[in-house]
Amino acid sequence: MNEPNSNDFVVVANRLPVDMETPEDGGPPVWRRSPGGLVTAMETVLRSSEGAWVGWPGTPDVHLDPFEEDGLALYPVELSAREVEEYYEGFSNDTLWPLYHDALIPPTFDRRWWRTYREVNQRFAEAAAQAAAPGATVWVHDYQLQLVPRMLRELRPDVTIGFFLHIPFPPTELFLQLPWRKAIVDGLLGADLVGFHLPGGAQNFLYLANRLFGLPAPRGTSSGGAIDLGDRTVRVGAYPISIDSAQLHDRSQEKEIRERAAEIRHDLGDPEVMLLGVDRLDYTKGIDIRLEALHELFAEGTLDPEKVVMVQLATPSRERLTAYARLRDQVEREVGRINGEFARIGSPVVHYLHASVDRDELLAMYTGADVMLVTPLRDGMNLVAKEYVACHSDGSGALVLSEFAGAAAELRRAMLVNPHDLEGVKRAIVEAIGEDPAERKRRMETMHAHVMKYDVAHWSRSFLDDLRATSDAHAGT
Ligand code: GDG
Repeated sequence: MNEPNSNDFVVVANRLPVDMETPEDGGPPVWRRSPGGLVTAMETVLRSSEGAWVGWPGTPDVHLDPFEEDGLALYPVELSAREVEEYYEGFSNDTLWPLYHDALIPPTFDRRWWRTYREVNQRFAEAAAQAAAPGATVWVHDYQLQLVPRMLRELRPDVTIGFFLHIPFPPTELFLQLPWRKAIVDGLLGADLVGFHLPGGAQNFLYLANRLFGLPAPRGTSSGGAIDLGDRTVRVGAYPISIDSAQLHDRSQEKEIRERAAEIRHDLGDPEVMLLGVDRLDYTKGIDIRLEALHELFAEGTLDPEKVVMVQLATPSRERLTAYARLRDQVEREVGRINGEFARIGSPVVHYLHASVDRDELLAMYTGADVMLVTPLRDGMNLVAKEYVACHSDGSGALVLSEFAGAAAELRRAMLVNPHDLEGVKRAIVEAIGEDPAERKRRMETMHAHVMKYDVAHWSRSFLDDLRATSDAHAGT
């Protein structure tokens, strides 16, 4: 429903699940599904709970009234071009993103960006306050909106507020670099429940709340805890996100996808081994590392370019930021170098796609690939690893997975690698290719069973059950 204050469940995220695109011929705008892991996960949740979604429609300077699209009630938040630059590209993606990912590139601390971040967070809080019914549950998402819980509580003390961070929460020494560290922690403490992918993130947050605000030592266990603010309690916990495993699994079994997978392999020249990488083109994802490993393996003669082919799907991302443009150049140079040295006419060794493909095509790639390479230097979870596993119920396929992806905490039977250790990455690729088939099957079946059981519905249910328990506690029930 798009009436004000009419929704019992409201999701607040930087982006709406659809992006507005204006056709060049001046026709009416069309809506396309927006990219990324958060939308993939939350759309499933929202569809089954008939709530509303507050977010930015992906285009600056457009004013839109609340509307319904494909059965979802959407509340657009308007951002100016300057705000996109300072709140989104600046503070969110050039300050918080690198800082929270181990400062892989130096974060920029800019006071103007921070001011805009605050202003935009206030606007999101107001939009959420407008959408929420009395006593509603509001679930705020991710690093772009860390001030919203506090701001929303001030506007609407009657609602129950959950916050989930989709990226890693950094080690405390790194977080403390942030000039606005107290305001961020205070913003999050406006929530009734603050969730992270991993227990480590929850522990870091509990420690910081205690250190920055002199709050009593939190009550806690290894996977979370509670902070007593006097008049209320903030719960903190770990909730590893997942995927709609059954849907992916079922679709990957269909004839159409199987045939497309075989066709892709055929188009690649029917190699003995198909390696695959699927990532947003982001410097956290370690695309350059796996290419470097591959280059060395061909150069040393450990792998034969006549037999091994790699597909790297790199979805365009944040292209206006220098670090991303630089990474793209570096990756494309490395792809060119490998093909220049090892390809033959008509048969490249690395097939590089700087594009976004549709879901079925992606499933066909997952299904067809013998070895999936997931080598981030740091990643909150990494849904790609789980998606690959979901498509291999027959026990085929092998997963090379970075220890620094959240998914490594669950997918213990993957070939786990330290992406900083190039020799280790090379070894894992070779082992994954040559592994004894029975052992490979056992590993994949164990991981598949885990992903099927712990799916996105399990994730959202555990978060929302805990969130609702906090409001029952307030009400004294
Ligand atoms: C953030 C965190 C966390 C990719 N290319 C295409 C495509 N994708 C889909 C994948 C997957 C999603 O995008 C990417 O999710 P990831 O989890 O791998 O990575 P981020 O975008 O960085 O997500 C991450 C996540 O939030 C959720 O909390 O796991 O750690 O960084 O679903 O399938 N989908 C289609 N075409 C593509 O070309 N259709």
